[in-house]
Amino acid sequence: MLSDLDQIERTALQALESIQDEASLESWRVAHLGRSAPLMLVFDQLGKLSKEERPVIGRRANAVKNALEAAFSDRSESLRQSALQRSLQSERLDVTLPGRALPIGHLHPATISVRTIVRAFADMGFQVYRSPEAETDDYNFGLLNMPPHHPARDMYDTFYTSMPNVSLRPHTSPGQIHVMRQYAPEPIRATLPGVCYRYEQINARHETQFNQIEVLAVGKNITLGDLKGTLSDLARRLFGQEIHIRFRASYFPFTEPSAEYDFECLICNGKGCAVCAWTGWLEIGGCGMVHPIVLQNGGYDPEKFSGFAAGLGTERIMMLKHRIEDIRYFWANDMRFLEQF
Ligand code: FA5
Repeated sequence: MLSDLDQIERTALQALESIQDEASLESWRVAHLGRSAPLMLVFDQLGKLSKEERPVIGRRANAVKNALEAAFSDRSESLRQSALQRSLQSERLDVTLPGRALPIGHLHPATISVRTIVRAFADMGFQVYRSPEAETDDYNFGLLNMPPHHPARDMYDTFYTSMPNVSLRPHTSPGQIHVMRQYAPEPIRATLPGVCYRYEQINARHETQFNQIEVLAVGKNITLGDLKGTLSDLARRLFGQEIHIRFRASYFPFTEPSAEYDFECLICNGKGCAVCAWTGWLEIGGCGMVHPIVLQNGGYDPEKFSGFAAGLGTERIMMLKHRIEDIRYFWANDMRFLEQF
């Protein structure tokens, strides 16, 4: 029986050597360590053996069982390891793959327009200043020569805030007072860009939110000729020599004399369209010589100083440059529009 056990051990270990997968290993376990395995039959027969033989055969059978169980668990572990290696090889993560490119944004067309115009003025010696988007009634109107109930206030349909006396600025002109009060009596050449808000009837050239650039020059002997020269030069810097512009007499309480500054409508080439209200011209801004009362409110002696000012609508300039047929595109957040700039 001892030699049977030797044979059982040899056969089982030999069979184990050729096993390459989990399923065959399980069949091996059933065949060599399961209830009907030859080794188990030896255990079954132990009771029939003589007193002398039983411990000898029993010890040997236990040793074979231990050896087979150890070999089984070694094989099982080595199969597990090689399966792991295989999956590491075949499913390897290539961390060197480039990531997905994130789309990089760019400046909003309204910002591009403001910056282009501010840069053109900077080339003419104008420095950039910022002024608040919410102002008191005094700055929005009073100090600009529009006391309460002045009829010219009707030109600015204002958004009021929940703070008494504070409204969103309907134009950038309040910035004139801020910059004058900061620098008087020094001469000034300034631009003040920013967003303005008006409770406006929206159409192809009017929005409730739009950018203006305020232009202000204060000094000695500044004339209407300087105003016309500067704004004519701006038009040529932005659109080249060919652009047609015109100045129309107008009225603003904070300038005297006052004018509107129009560009030929490049969307319809002067033929007439919804943007230019079928006139062939697009109003770009208001302008004029700073009113003596405003100079005084800014801290300048109007007997000694004069100045010119203008307020330009920058989306309208961008519309002419890129033939944009409706100002509502600017704030509609349609990527098909925004991605073109
Ligand atoms: C003014 O706002 C004056 N403060 C301009 C000024 C400044 C005159 C300094 C004299 C001296 P006006 O309301 O016309 O003026 O607006 C000026 C420009 O802003 C317009 O010509 C237009 O280009 C632009 N603008 C005005 N309202 C709107 C609007 N609702 N949507 C888009 N652009 C507008």
